[in-house]
Amino acid sequence: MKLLAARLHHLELPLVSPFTTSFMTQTHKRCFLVEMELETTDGTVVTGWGENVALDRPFYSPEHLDGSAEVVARWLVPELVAAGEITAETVHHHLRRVIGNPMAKASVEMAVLDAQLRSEGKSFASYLGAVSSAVPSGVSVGIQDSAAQTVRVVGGYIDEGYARIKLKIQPGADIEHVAAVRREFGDELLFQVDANAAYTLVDAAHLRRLDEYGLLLIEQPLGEADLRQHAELAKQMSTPICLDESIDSAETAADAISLGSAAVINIKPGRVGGYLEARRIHDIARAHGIAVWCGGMLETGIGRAANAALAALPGFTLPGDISGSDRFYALDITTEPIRMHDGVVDVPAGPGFGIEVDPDRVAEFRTALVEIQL
Ligand code: SMG
Ligand code: MG
Repeated sequence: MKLLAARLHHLELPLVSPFTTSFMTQTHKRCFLVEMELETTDGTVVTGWGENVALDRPFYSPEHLDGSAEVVARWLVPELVAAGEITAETVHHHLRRVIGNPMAKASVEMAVLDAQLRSEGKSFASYLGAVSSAVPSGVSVGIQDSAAQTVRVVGGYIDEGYARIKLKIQPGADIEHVAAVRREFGDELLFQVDANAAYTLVDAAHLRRLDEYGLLLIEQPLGEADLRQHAELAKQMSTPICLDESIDSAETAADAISLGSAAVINIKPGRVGGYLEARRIHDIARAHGIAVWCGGMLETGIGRAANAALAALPGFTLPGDISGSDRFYALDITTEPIRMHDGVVDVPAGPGFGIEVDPDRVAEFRTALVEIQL
């Protein structure tokens, strides 16, 4: 395929309620969509959509939204134009001169992938080799002001039917909140926590107190670069350690596994540079007997649809952060919202990512439209 046009749709969507993690509170989601027109070898013009998941502040990873948009427009798209003939499978290679910026790269690869699969009439799920038609749907619950409020919010999601609860924690909002949830909802609840790097190895004795609550895992307790220290922590507590922020490529996944830093890996396609790298991490983890699950970045229906297909690979043995659109948004930008029903989200079966972008909704939430000059 050959790239004919590329544009960025900058969006701002209000969240249904504020979302607090150990590093910030969000009331709105800012992101941009990458729309690409490509010409296939038989002369057909096809459109594909990607979604960029960088946060507006560089508080989760070094990337941030405005920088990521500049990298796409100024450095990545020109590399694809210079490459001439491209396929989804060669995008990663053509972008290799640009260091880092995985979320920018992932959004570009997504648009090419969606276009390519649409031109072939093939679903992303069948392209990947998905083995299920629905995936268990977990929900990520932000840090609340009190343990009582945490119990109320968690109870609401349990009533809706979510298959698993993930609770954000930080020093001062951890043991007591976890204990309250266990007390209220019992030992059967699939329950895990995410610290977003809020602790240090000095906190090991404190974190060990989580062991008595039968958590599925603790996600990213320590710093992004602390592979060795996560391995040390793993020796000091029985709750399985899952890495999120630390894993930015198949290579770091391999290192984390061999160092004993991660018993579980959260795979986020944006964080690792795209869905094809995400699949490589799945393959490596599976070969080592390491469980994986699909993380979330409050994606719109585009990213959530693609995530559902990824999570249908056989190594995704734990429920992912693949909640329905209504978890964060009153209105999504796809013609059909992503729906959680009976604790699952259906894997889209249509061509490409299997959703249709709603142009009116995109226009409604759009703050800027940038046509990239090729
Ligand atoms: O997309 O459902 C979702 C949110 C999942 O908690 C979630 N993501 O560290 O795993 C994580 C966070 C990163 C984004 S927080 C603003
Ligand atoms: Mg996380």
